[in-house]
Amino acid sequence: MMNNSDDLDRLPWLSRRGLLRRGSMLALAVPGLSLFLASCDRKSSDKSEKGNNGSDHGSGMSHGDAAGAGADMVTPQIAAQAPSAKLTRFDPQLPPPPADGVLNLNWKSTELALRISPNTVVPAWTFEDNIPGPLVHCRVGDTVNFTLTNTTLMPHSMDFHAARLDPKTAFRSVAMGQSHSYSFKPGRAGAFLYHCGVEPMLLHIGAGMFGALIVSPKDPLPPAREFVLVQSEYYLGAAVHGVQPFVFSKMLSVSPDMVAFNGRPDQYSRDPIRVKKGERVRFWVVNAGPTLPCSFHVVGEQFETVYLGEPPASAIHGVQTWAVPAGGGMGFDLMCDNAGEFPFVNHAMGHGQKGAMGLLVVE
Ligand SMILES: [Cu+2]
Repeated sequence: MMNNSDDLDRLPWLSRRGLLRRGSMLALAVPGLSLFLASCDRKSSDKSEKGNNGSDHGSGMSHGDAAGAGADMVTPQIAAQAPSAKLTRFDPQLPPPPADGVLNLNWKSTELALRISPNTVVPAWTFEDNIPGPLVHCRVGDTVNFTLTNTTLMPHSMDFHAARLDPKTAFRSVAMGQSHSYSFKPGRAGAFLYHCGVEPMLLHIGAGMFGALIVSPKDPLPPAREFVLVQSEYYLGAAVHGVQPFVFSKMLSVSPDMVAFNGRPDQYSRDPIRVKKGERVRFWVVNAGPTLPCSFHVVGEQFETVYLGEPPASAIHGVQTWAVPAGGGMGFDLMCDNAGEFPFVNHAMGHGQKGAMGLLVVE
């Protein structure tokens, strides 16, 4: 835990001078932010004195305060990173659960220039430098030990949908340079969203602060090639120094410029997901939103099973398309009996067309 300014000066990712410069610039650009930052600062010092049990999950900054967020997100640091930001493929494979039943997650919230398409760089707010944050996997009853260290000026927090905890305590916001830890044991299997819960959540999720925790049941499901697709929307403005800022007013009016699986529109159309004929494929589809549903469909295939709730309960069979709501997650099983190239899409085509599609190649 780093509470005083001397500690802050030693952090490699922050300098006090940089923070002050950044804070004044943001405060000028975002109406009400200076008050907000001042109140955060007050809250965080109050918390340090009282033992860190305060919370602003679900409260705090109003819509009006954040309405101006946008171009000011492109700081000189972000602009300087933009030219070297490389487009990478986000690996959709579900990682194995921990062998010892303990998932230790020690994560940082960060800001960086992230290339999400050949021609688009965004000033991402992230968990662990990527959109989405890390894909993580455990089993029912495992222990998840989580620590968030906030390396940014903005306060951030972590809300795991797989956890049943008092959000006021566990999901409280973490001020810059500080850390906050909590633990939980997922009691139900499923595909769970995690996200930053600092208000306005629309902006924090819209700027990239989300990911997926897959909780497998104690009794294993049928063996499958398992992939995770996290859908999200991008609401962007015109490029500033090569970076397209997030636009809060577009988030409010729900007119996305792009919709993506795993942060990069159309990435699996360029670089498909490949499986072998005869394999069972399980897509864990988690919808970060922040607002729109995902009508998941595989062209030329049908789902043998869709797990609406906790697998293996709530399974329905023989499904062509099923919608995952914003903030939800489901498992979709299909048997790849036929070789070929099968597009997986958000069949709400206005959103599929904006990037929420990819290719499953059965070889
Ligand atoms: Cu946040």
